Amino acid sequence: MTGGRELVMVSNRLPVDRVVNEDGSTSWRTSPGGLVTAVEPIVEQLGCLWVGWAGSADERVDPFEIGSMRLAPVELSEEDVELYYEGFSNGTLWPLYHDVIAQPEYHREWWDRYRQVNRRFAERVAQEAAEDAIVWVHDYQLQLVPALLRQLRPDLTIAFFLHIPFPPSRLFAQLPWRKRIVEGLLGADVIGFQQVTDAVAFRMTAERFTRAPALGNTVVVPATADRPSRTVLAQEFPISIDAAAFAAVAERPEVRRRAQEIREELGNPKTLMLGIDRLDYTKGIRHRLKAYNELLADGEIDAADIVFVQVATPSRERVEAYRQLRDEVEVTVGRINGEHGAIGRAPLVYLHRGYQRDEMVALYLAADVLLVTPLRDGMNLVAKEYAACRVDEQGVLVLSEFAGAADELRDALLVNPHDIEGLKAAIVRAAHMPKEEQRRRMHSLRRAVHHNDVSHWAAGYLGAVQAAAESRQVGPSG
Ligand code: ADQ
Repeated sequence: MTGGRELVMVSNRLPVDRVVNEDGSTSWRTSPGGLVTAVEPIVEQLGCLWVGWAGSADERVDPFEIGSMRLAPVELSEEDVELYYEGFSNGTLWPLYHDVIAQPEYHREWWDRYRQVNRRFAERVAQEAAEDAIVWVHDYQLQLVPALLRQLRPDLTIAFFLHIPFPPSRLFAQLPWRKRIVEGLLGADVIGFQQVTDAVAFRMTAERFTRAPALGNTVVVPATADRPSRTVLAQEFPISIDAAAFAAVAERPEVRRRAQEIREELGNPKTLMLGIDRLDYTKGIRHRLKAYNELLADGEIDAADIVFVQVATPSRERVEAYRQLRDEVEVTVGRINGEHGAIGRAPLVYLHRGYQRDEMVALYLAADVLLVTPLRDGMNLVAKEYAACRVDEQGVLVLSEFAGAADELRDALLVNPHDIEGLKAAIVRAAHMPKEEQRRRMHSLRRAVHHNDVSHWAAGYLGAVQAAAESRQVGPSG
């Protein structure tokens, strides 16, 4: 897939966590969930160098190896984390790119630090990457890296993948440093997006703010005095999961038993409804709880028949908007259980923690209904994991039209999460859906997930990157 070239991954966080062993020593293991799960099959096959932050501030970590990965840590200070990561990445870009659901903040000192840290990443890659390597830069924290890297190492083929949406041009226009970000991205040979709409928005934005004309799926970066013109592919490559691996876990007898046990522990409700999200304001958790509360209050669903399990993975806990969200969600959970619960019976089970994959799969198998109702989401892998796990072709997926996954999972019950009445109607419909309709819909969802699984995604993306690498070697336009 890389034509013998070294593969270099670059992401804000290295895909590993530090673990403390029984004897008090520490070692590293790959982190569950997240980026590494998506690219694990590729990395295992090809091996790679991975450049990123090891996760603790003000600490120098020497390069190390895990399996076929060589890890090269980039150091971040406490202040870098505050200004570049929590500030510009998660206080400016994250809300701006998610349709300004929360108000983005624009601070020059955050931007300055973002530039500095992006340069540090680019320099580290430039130092470490082999001649003619393929460098794959991930996500919104590192949008300046492609152009910086191109200056430092013109021999490299540079690919960028944006995991979150790219905003419409009229929203992106708010960003005081909009032109610099577009120029940073245009340093890449290939820019991958989750959805067609993201790729189109980017091409229009590039045209508007850098005068680089869009041509089909590409953006043409005009020639300068010292550089010929270049063509950048800016196209959608919707990310996916290792569907067969999830299905295999779902077939294991002990996982199926665990699913049964979960239902029993919850009092064998008629309907078990599930939500699994990072605790993030983009995920629509508040809207979901509002709809559920109203259904219980109206008597449209009976608290004796239903349990809703909401898993909310801890996330960005030092950012104010996330702290506020957590407080609000926890107050609402208390209110719902206080008003509609009984001794020994809570209609809402809220779990603020992470789980291992087996337990996640058992939860998917136990759930009659999965609610995935983000206000905006690049893709949403939870929706795809649910479909992959339902080897029994049962279960109902309620899915927001604002999740990238809605492009492929057309047979989910699609909802507009802002429309609380519509959301309530979908929940009631899901809870009462006949088995035959569940089977028909789930069959179609599973087919979509198996068709575009992670290896299909990776082959498509890396195929385009390799083609770019080859054309660079041939033509002067590279
Ligand atoms: P996220 O916003 O984190 O990802 P998502 O796509 O749902 O959202 O991925 C979450 C991953 O974490 C899933 O694989 C899920 O299984 C796992 N996970 C969630 N809660 C967990 C828990 N409590 N314990 C263990 N694992 C848990 C960003 C973008 C998305 C995009 C992905 C990938 O915001 O839109 O789909 O990147 O590109």
